[in-house]
Order: sequence, then structure tokens, then C-alpha cells
Amino acid sequence: MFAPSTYSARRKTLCEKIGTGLILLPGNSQSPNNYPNNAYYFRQDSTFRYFFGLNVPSLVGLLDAETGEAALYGDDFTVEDIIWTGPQPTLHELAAAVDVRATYPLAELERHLHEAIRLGRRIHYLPPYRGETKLQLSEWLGIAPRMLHDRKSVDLMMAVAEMRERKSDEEIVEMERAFELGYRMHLLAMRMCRPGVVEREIAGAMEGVSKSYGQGVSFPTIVSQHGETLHNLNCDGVLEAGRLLLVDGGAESVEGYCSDHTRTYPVSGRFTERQRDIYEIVLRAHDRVAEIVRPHMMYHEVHRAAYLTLAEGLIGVGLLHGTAEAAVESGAMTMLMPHGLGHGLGMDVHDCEAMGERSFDFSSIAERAARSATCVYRSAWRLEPGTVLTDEPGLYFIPALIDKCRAEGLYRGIVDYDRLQDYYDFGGIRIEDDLLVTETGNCMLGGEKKLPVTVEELEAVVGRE
Ligand SMILES: [Mn+2]
Repeated sequence: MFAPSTYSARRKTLCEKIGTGLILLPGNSQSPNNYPNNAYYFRQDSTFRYFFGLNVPSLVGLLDAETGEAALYGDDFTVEDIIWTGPQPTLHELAAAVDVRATYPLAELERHLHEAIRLGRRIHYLPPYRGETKLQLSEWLGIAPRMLHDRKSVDLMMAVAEMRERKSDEEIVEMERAFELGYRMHLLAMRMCRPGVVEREIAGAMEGVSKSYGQGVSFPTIVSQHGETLHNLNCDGVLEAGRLLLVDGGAESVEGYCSDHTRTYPVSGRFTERQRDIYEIVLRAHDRVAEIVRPHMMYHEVHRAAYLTLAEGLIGVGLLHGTAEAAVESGAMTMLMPHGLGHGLGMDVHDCEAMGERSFDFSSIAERAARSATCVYRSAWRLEPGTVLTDEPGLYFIPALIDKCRAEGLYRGIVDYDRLQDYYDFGGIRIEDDLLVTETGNCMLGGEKKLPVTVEELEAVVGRE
């Protein structure tokens, strides 16, 4: 945890931004996996943890935006609980550690909220993403679960995202810790990679590192020779010489900050000429993004720069014709990289996307956000100092998608479909690092320490003990 004053300062800022009403911030509860007493590993809600610091289940934070007062609701452990859990701090002790003085049993919350509602006060809450939280909110606020999204507080979503988006120095230290975990996971994967190894052996070893040194993975690890499937969670494949292996994985630091990296390399440890050609196109796009990212830039400009660099490279190897500009304008790149260039990274691996797809240019999108069910779009995301975003271009040869585009007559004269046929067994390549936007430009998390990324660097490590 950070110092208690970090949390009280954050709460004060949030109250000032919201101004009126109450701000309800439920933490996560234990979520049963296969029967009530066997829960998934506990994962705290990131926004609750950001404002209240506590990585403990079944707590609820309430802020009075007008007075700035903070209260924590929860239940002290009984002797019956302690038999199973061992001695636990009281709610009062937990609260004191994050500079909160007012504590109440959870049962009091409903009464306090009803009283505020009777007085006509607005209760601000974020759109819930877990079933348990939806049911709680529904009961506390008297709003049917299906209506919860209509009554969410867009003001609160904006204010929270704006704060969480801009990482403080102490948060950057945590992001670097998460980088270190990701670094170890990926280096281990590279060393384990050789023909005959099962993909899941690598995925399991990586996840082991994330659990040994952090609070686990930041999302389920992707280890696949079918890199063309963007999020391929099947890892039953046996590694074969000649194929490429795509590894996309990250960890959460003990304090709950995430890393997210992808590397793609040959199972045999040596790139073929064709693999190398495509790889270097993706690497150029990755490097281009790292060159141009600077504060106040719109995310869609970064995305477009990556597309242009990829298109240039594909023209160079004869898979596209004409100019890179025309290829990007035609939409042809959406067939070969059907995803965004990156996403925010922080306490969530897609940072703040619990509030909808991210956008941080609050001045211009509040109205659109209010009308939209998903609220915000990365297309309107403006990068600010303190933003961390992933830089993850890729090229994917997805036979079903290419066939569909061809059948529909798309990108005629731009895409060389005949040549593309030769790539139907190629797979896909993605390269991903994490960039911190600074006051003047950006820097890659990890500093001087970099995961092997060039052909030469990878060939020196893959399959070697
Ligand atoms: Mn990512």
C-alpha cells in the first residue's frame, strides 16, 4: 500500500471533481468458482483499491462529495471466521491504514443510502461488471439490475478515469515492478521454446512466475503457434520446428499494477527468410510508434502511423499494391491487423475499461458518452503525461477473413489475394511493449532493460538455457 495520505488526497480530489451527492465505491467480494466456499482467487476492484488501498474482500467505500468525508462499510471477522482465516485486523484498523476514520457494519449501508435518497441526494456509482455487485447495487439503491447502466454516473466515470489514467511517480514505480515480472515471464518462455514442448508447459511456467513474485497474471496467458487467432487461449499444441510461437502475457505486481507484453519467435530458434521479412515489418511499426508518441496526441493518430508503416512494409514484399496512404484509406489494413494499436495500462490490463472503452479527452466526449451504452471510445482518447499505453502492432494471416474480403470484392487492386494464399499457413505476429507518456515524449517501461525484440536478439535467446 502507499502512504495513507496518498489515498486521502485522491479521495479529496475526486470529491472536488464531483461536487455534489454521494460517491459509492463497492470493493469486490469473494466470487465462488464451483461451490460457495471455493472462490476464485480474490481480485479487488481497481477503483476501490485506487481510492481505499485495501486488498480485502467485501468492503464498501462511501464519499460525501460535498463535505469530503469518507466512510468504510464492512463486517469484522467473527471467531467462527477466524477459525478458518486466522486473526484479522478490525475494520477500524483497516480504515486507519488508509486515513479513513468513519467505519460502519455493512448492514448500515442500505439505511444510510436510503436516507440520502430520501433527502434527494444523487448517489454516484460506476457501471458494475460483476453479477454480485449488480445485485448489491440493485438492492441498496432500489434500481432493477437491468436499469443499473442507465443510472450510472458518467461524471464519476470521467473523473475516476482521468485520475487513474495519469500515473503518479509512485505508481510508475509499481508499473516498473510489473514490467520486471513480465520480463521474467517472457524470458523464461523464450528459453523453454523448442520443438516437442507443449504450449501449456510454457503458459504454466509463465503463470507460475507471476504468482511467485506478484499477485498473478494480468489476463490469461496466450501461448500459441496460431498467432493469427488474436486471443488464442487454447494451448494444447505441441511446438513444431518451422512454426512461429506467439506469447502474449503479463503480470500484476503485489500492489496490483499490470504489465502486458507480446513476443513472437520461431520454435526452431531461427527465423526463415519469409518469417523474418514479415517480422521486421511489424517491428518497424512498433518502433515507429515508440518514436512518435508524445503528450496530447490523439490515440487514433498513433494507430494510423502504425497502419501506414505496416502498409509500406507489405507493399515492399508485394502483398499490397499502390501507396501506403491508399491502402490505409481503403481499410485493407483492418484485414491484416484487425485490432487497435494498443490500450491503456495501469491497475487494469485494459485500464479503466470497466467504465467502457477508454477515452480521455473529456472535454469533447461527455455528451457522446452520456448517450452511449459503452460510454467512451479509444478513438477519442488523448494521451496525457502519465498515460501508459501498449504499443502492439501485428500482422495476421486469417484465412477465413481474407477469403471473406476477397469474396466481397473488398480492396481490389490494393490487396494481392493470389500472393496472400501463400501465407495461409503463416500464422500471425504481434510485438508488444508498454510506453509511458512523459512531459516531452515517451519512454518504454523497463528503461534500459528490454525484452529481446530484434531478430538477432531473439535468435540469441530462444531455446537456449
Ligand atoms: Mn495488450
